[in-house]
Amino acid sequence: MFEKILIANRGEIALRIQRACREMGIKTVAVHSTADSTAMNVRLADESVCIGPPPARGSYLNVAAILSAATITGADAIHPGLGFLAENADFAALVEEHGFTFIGPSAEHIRLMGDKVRAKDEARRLGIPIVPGSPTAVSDIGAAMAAARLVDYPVLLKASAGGGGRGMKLARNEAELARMLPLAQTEAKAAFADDSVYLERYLERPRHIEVQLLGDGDGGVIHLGERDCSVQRSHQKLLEETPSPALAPAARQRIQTLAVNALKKLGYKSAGTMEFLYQDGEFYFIEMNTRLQVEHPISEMVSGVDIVREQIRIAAGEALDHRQSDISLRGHAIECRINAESPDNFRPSPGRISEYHAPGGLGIRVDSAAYQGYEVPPYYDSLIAKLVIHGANRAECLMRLSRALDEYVIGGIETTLPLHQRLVEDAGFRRGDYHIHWLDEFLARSR
Ligand code: MV4
Repeated sequence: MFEKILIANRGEIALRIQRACREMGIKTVAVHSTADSTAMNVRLADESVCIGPPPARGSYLNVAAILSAATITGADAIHPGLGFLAENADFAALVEEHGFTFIGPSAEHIRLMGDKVRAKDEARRLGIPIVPGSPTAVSDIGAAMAAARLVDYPVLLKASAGGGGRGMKLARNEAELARMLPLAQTEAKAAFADDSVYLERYLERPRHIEVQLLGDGDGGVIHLGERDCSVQRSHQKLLEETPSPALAPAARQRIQTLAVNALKKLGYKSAGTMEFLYQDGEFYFIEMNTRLQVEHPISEMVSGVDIVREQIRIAAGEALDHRQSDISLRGHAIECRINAESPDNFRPSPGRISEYHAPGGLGIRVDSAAYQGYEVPPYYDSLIAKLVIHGANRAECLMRLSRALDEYVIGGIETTLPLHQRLVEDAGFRRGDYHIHWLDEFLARSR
């Protein structure tokens, strides 16, 4: 097992990883920007290294500084966390070339899944249902129109190097497609330095359902159930839950088996997530994330499996600590993302947290690096806490969630706590009756 792990991240996720290391008796190195020197993950780490100024380019994306920090502190392995360098195949390869272990999948698997056209092709080969679309990138309007005719309108143009929704363009007919193709290509070029785009049949009101997976690289693969991440706006998730209120047992079983078998054939090593759109009883693969995800705690709450510990064990060459038959998915879990932003217009609200009191009690977990007196810096993602609730069933989970939201005090800055309170009271949400555009409609209604 590793003796010392460098955590190349910040905030709540850096602290989450550090907690797993502590429990495993592994020493930790925190790296931080000059804006994060008073952060809780830095204070609690065994060692810390300042790696540069606040803009991520200078610090959390500064590969040379991170590798130097690993060298001078004598770390054995680097955990990238999520965001920043977590899905950068070149970084994963460089970490290994410098003699450290990258805690994550192989650089080849990261690269494969980072190319959305190749990822879809691989999924199809592995027997996973995909959204009907162009089998390759469409470089000119002739190719785009031919592909669109085959799958039928409306169609969605997506960047091959994209993901997360950036640069997508909807076209409801040929005239719109002709107008949108150059726009999509220009945006893809600007955002990802690659102008290739592909096209898919547009699904109007799907849910976003993803399967949490763990592979040991040696054919051992387990799933920890699915997560329903449909409650989102502008591709930012607000709340996730497991199990999905939309799935009947047979559909759930079907997607779990498909995902596990595919990952076995892939020889995938580490934690990963397969993302699907789900509409009218059908699943459509869209992307695979080759990293730990923000919403991983809800899967931990229902499965009892520590996903970060498993990532570390697998990276150290140990076998999975769990067999599928040993895992029972118990009860229901919901995560609310608490952001330092206005609950009305979602504008960031950095500043000093003057009062802080986190909720507690049975079935309540708070993943946060915030504390009273902490200054939320303006440079980063505004996520400051994840409130994670477990209950024997969805009704108990909602009951606890309401109570925990009431109990949570974060003063001095604006947070999304009041929005979550309104959400959990909504009749549609309580019925579990929502899709990926549901939150936009909810927000429009409540204006
Ligand atoms: C789609 C879609 C509808 N039809 N693909 C957005 C993020 C990226 N990962 C895939 N996305 C979508 N792909 C087809 N063929 C709708 C979305 C989408 C979405 C997906 C998941 C969660 C939130 C979303 C919000 C808007 C659009």
